[in-house]
Amino acid sequence: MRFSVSIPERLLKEFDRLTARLSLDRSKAVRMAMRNMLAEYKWTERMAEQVAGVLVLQYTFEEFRGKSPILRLQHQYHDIIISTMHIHLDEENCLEVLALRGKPERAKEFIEKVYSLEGLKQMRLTLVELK
Ligand code: NI
Repeated sequence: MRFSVSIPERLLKEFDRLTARLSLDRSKAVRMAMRNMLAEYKWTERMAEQVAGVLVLQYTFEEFRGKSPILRLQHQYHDIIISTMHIHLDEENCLEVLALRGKPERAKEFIEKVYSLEGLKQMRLTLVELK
């Protein structure tokens, strides 16, 4: 299938540089990125009693200023966020590492809300299942 997407020019250039270095054409690279994202999210379909792990976020401070939605979310989900580390990367970028532990449904709910935040640049999730 063919589809069109809008992305920032800088991101596309960087992506094209990487895919050229890896000798991948753009379509194949997008397929791989989509599969990686789907694989990363697979754990939500399994029924572990508890999960634990880390969520790493990179976001622009400017987008969040005044509203601080990430902070509000963290207060809403204080029951599963057991630790937080905030790093000011430079004048406009922040990196945040959240340690999570709790029911998978609750973690999924939180992560889906984080995904929808404006200003989110990157997100990495590593979770283990606890019996
Ligand atoms: Ni910061």
